[in-house]
Amino acid sequence: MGNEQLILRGFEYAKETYGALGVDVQKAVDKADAVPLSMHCWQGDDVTGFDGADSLSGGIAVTGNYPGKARNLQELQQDIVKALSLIPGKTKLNLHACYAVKDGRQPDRDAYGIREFQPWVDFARAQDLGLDFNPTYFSHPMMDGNLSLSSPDPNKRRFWIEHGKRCREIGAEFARQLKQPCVIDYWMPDGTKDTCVNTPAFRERMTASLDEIFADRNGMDTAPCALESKLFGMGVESFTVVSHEYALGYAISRKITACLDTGHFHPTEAVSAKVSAVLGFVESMLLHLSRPVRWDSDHVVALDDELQRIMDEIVWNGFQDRVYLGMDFFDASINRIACWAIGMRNARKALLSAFLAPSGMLRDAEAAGDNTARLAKLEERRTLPLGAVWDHYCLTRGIPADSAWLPLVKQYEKDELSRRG
Ligand code: RNT
Ligand code: ZN
Repeated sequence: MGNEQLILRGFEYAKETYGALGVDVQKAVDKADAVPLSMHCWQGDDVTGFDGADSLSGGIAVTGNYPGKARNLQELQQDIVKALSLIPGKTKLNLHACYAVKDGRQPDRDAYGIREFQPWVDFARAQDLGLDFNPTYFSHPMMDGNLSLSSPDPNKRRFWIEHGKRCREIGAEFARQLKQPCVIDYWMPDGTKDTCVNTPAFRERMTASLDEIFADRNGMDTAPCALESKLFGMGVESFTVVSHEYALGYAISRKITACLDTGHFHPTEAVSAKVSAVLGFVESMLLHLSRPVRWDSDHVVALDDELQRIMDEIVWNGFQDRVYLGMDFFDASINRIACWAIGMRNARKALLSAFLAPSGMLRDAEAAGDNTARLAKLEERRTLPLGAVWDHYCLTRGIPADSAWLPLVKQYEKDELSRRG
């Protein structure tokens, strides 16, 4: 049987499965397809851009030297077209100001206009893409170290304020020409490596600069502006002017868009990362599986990324015999039998998923140095039909499949638990 026939059969199965849950698969697909996803142009050339920078600054860094980086507009656009041929759905392209196309002219960032970006607009139109935009507050001689809009130097501040205004004009023109909104995201690396004493002074200068950039509300409807927060950057470890609290407060008070970058909320420590480290030094270990929410709150174990990572680490590395797995959650706010069922089934499901995953293929790719294939396979694994196998597994074990167990708990609650007073 051909691959397509297999997929068609699989889809029939999925359609019926979702249909039984009251889900119209086709409608869901159409809706998911229509949500715009903005693809950042800077993946293609390691955030280098075309406006003269030879190195990346601002506390961000690109590591690795995989061959094939785009070196000019033509290569970058070609690479984007290739990527788009692999990506379904409504897509936008997110540009940075440093991708200005100067064509021999010499305007600096405080003087960019639509002229520097018209080639991108034409490209976007040809590819049926919307455009989003970002001013570039890094990799430039007018940066004051890692300071831009909060620099104590009024000349530098002036330059960057003008850059911010130019970017609003350019974004508004993107929106006008392409007849769809353009989101303009402001991220500034501003901060200090070591302890800053007069922190309000930096924030007051930042606020005054941003206020000047956003003073004109014209165009905010088609080209909304966002402020992006950050916890810290490399070399900006001790003080960040646009912290999360600052950014949210600013966005709320000025009625602009709040940008939360999922990479900017760092204080996370994952147990999955400790398994092979610990097992390097002890014979065995015990895991109490729980789920912290803000604190050691002992929520019921969910089938989340961390649980899966833990099981993957164990199973893929053959540690099953050295790791004891126990539950340790206690939720008194919902049916306790259901708590056990949910937590235990989830842990078992994660194990099943770990065993079902093509771990041999993943290991081979890694050993061959093909990290591209490793990531691709890891990501595709997330959507393999685990549920179909799980339900069959339950069936063969005489255990209710998903959705069949809860009515039994409800019945038990009625017959037994509710009588306990
Ligand atoms: C940096 C911010 C910012 C940049 C891009 C290139 O921490 O996330 O969004 O990554 O502007
Ligand atoms: Zn970001």
